[in-house]
Amino acid sequence: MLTASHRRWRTIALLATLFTAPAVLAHAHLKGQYPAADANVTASPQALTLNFSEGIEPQFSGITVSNSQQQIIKTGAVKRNEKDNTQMIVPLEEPLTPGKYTVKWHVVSVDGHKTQGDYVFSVK
Ligand SMILES: [Cu+2]
Repeated sequence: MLTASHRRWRTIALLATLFTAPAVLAHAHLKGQYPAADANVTASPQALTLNFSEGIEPQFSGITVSNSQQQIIKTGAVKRNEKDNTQMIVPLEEPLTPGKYTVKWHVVSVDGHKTQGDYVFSVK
């Protein structure tokens, strides 16, 4: 379902892509994540996982998760999948209550370049 806010979000995302694309083409792009962008999951995940197009440096990478009241959700230390250096894993310290969450991410890829972005998902 394409709600108005959803559509507005896509427009913002598209504009952000247009403005930042030349600088980030060779760097770590977010390829996928769990929970997925715009997903509405039935239960709180224990961790968020983000998959990038390049290996990332976990000590210089992170996310901020906030709820619809702009309150920051506590997250644990950023980990990198031991078998896949393109996957970032961020544990949640407490279960997420139903609502909409914004994830702002920033990474430094193994080539030393910085990228950032954001997406939203909901918990039923
Ligand atoms: Cu790069």
